[in-house]
Amino acid sequence: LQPDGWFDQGAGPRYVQLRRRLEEAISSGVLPPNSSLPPEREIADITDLSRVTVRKAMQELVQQGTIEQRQGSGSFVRENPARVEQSLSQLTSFTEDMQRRGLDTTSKWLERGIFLPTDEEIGVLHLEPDASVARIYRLREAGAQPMALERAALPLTILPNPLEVTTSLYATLDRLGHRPVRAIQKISAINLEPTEARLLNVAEGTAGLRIQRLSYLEDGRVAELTRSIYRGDAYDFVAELRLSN
Ligand code: 16G
Repeated sequence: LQPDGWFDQGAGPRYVQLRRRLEEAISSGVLPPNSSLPPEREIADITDLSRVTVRKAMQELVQQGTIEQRQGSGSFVRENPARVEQSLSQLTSFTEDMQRRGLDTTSKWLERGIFLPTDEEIGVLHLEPDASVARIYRLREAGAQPMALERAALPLTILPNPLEVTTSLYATLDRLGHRPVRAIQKISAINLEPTEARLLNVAEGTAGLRIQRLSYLEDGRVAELTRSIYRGDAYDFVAELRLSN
């Protein structure tokens, strides 16, 4: 950021020019992921711009998810997650998907236990009205990067003890002889709520994908109702299509 010579009268507002300059520094690797940006005051001094202008450029970078402000320690270049290509034509688990890519998975447990079912769960999972339901809610990480929030509900006849799930739900179901063999999946676009965004470590309002999976056992019983929120900036979904005849 040299003081003179780079502001161009015809190139739009100065905060936009500064923002573009910073974007270039980031995309060219001059400012690599996780590196800290100079404080606002210093940028203002170097560029001869007012602090208001600098702040506006920084705010835009925060909003678009290029940098993040950490309380008390300044602004940092965000790390872009490696995008994951996810097939929509195979019934796999998160753990299997990530293992295939050589990534370790971890779960942060937000809820895990036996609960009274909602009316929807009673209907969808075909529960007896007085039956309970196993629920697990977790933040799923791959290679230490948060990827998805996942809320699963299962009949106790399928998963009697949710505490048994320590890593992979599907591995536990496999052990119990209840591995799903078929699923219906629905994907919708959303803007992440503040809490979701915080847990997924992205800016509030970032795009996400809500995915609902209803999976079935070989004998036709419903095994799970899972609602997931996947990071929009981390996934590409791929399906092979064939001409029907
Ligand atoms: C995937 C499934 C989810 C399933 C989970 C099991 C989607 C959208 N969802 O995340 O329904 O419960 O895998 O993963 O793909 P696990 O065996 O690693 O716990």
